[in-house]
Amino acid sequence: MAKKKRQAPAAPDRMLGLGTVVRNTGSSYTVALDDGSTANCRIKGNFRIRGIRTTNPVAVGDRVAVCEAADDADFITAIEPRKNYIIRKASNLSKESHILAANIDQTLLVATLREPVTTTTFIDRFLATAEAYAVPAVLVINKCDTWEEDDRELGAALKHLYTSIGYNTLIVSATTGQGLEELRDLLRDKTTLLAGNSGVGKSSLINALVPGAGLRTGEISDIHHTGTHTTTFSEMIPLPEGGRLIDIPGVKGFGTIDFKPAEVSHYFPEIFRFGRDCRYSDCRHTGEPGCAVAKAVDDHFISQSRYASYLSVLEDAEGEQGSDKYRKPF
Ligand SMILES: Nc1nc2c(ncn2[C@@H]2O[C@H](COP(=O)(O)OP(=O)(O)OP(=O)(O)O)[C@@H](O)[C@H]2O)c(=O)[nH]1
Ligand SMILES: [Mg+2]
Ligand SMILES: [Zn+2]
Repeated sequence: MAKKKRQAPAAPDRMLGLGTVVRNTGSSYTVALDDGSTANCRIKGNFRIRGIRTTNPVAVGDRVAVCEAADDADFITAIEPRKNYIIRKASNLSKESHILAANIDQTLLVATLREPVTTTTFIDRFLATAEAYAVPAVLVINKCDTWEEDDRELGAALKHLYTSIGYNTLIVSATTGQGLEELRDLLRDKTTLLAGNSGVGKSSLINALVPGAGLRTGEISDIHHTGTHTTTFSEMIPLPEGGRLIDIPGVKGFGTIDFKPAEVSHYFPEIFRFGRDCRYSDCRHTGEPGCAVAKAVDDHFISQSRYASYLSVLEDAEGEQGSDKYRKPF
């Protein structure tokens, strides 16, 4: 009988250290290790948070442990608990969710009035998600260099609306540099995510703020008047004056995740404030008698667009897809 050949024990993985994920291409991750070196990693093991199914178990901004396996490949073997993160569902019907970034100090929502049009529904869904995950959000309306008189009025109205709710709102141009000094002041020493539809100028803004960043920027489609999904991976870029920016691919829709219907109003600050005066403490603000929110909408203290966004998020939370049963005729 042939003697069984004894296998050499696998060499143990060698711990390279802890670091921050600075680039996520979907299949591989670049980790800036705390000792100043960089590792190109794949994932080992199975990372899951609170049972949420995510397309990316590790996101830019995550703090991770990196090991070198016997074959010299680097692996992420563990992830530290996240301080926070921003997550979205690709669409209402999608079960998969995607973590945009983790461990951030704040997020900018970059929006444009035209080419592409950022809808108020998109803005409000994003802001509600930022509220839900306790990430401070700033609204940045870009491309003001292209504005004509009507656009200037609309831009001013949006700035007034969102400022009155409590969101810092900046009107900027990545092309001319207008408003960028004020923006720069907000970014110093912070880790900031730039989110928004494709084509609003996230990468262009980073290029304007970080000399030599050299991020690829793309054309706006002549046919659809939308961006062309130029950025295809997430990346963290250091700011020369301190702080870090995270560029991510543009997102189309913004499906909210895990909202309980009773919580939705908590993520719309002005609706929450007025809602405390409703007759019923469990008022859903969908036509109940004595609803202080409905009155505030009628009296123009709450904007109709914000109320419509609240109803759409509530509808999702209640799983009433496709139903317009809660839509109030204005
Ligand atoms: N006129 C004008 N054009 C701008 C401005 N900012 C960006 N653009 C243009 O808008 C187009 C899209 O810009 P990007 O920076 O690629 O947009 P993005 O948000 O990174 O898009 P994705 O990577 O696809 O998500 C490019 O042609 C930019 O030159 C601006 O302030 N003014
Ligand atoms: Mg981009
Ligand atoms: Zn109410």
